[in-house]
Amino acid sequence: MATNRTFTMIKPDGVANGHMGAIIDDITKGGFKIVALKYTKLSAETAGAFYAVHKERPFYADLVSFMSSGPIIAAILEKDNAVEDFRKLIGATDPTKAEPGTIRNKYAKSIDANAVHGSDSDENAEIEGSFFFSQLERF
Ligand code: YYY
Ligand code: MG
Repeated sequence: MATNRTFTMIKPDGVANGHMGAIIDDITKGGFKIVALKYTKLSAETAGAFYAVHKERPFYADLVSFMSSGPIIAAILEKDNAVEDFRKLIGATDPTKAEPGTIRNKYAKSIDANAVHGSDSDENAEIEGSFFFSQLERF
């Protein structure tokens, strides 16, 4: 059964290109409530651990380097059917394939610098949210 929470990051490109406010606006206008929010910067070690599931993929080293290249926003979001609805709001991984109006369509420049992360399952939403936030930091 779908839970009502997902996890997101505004990636270094989204922050560096000045899209932080617009992306948060799209998220809240999309019906998501912010349950936890943090502005931080990942070390290469932390980014590597977060994306460990991809460590055998050819893009892993570049992904870790990019994700630790500048500050990010991490957040836990709440909405009915959160994981699936948030994946729809952000659009496809490759922004050239993302539907018009989606966050990646509007703000991402490439498949690697694609503006936002969204969890791909309820289980990963919980794991990823717990990677960044303690229970005391969720409202
Ligand atoms: O969940 P999502 O972010 O849409 O894509 P994933 O397949 O989980 O890949 C994670 C992350 O890795 C993606 O957002 C950008 C990067 N990446 C890449 O640089 N090149 C690829 N061919 C695939 C993914
Ligand atoms: Mg993914």
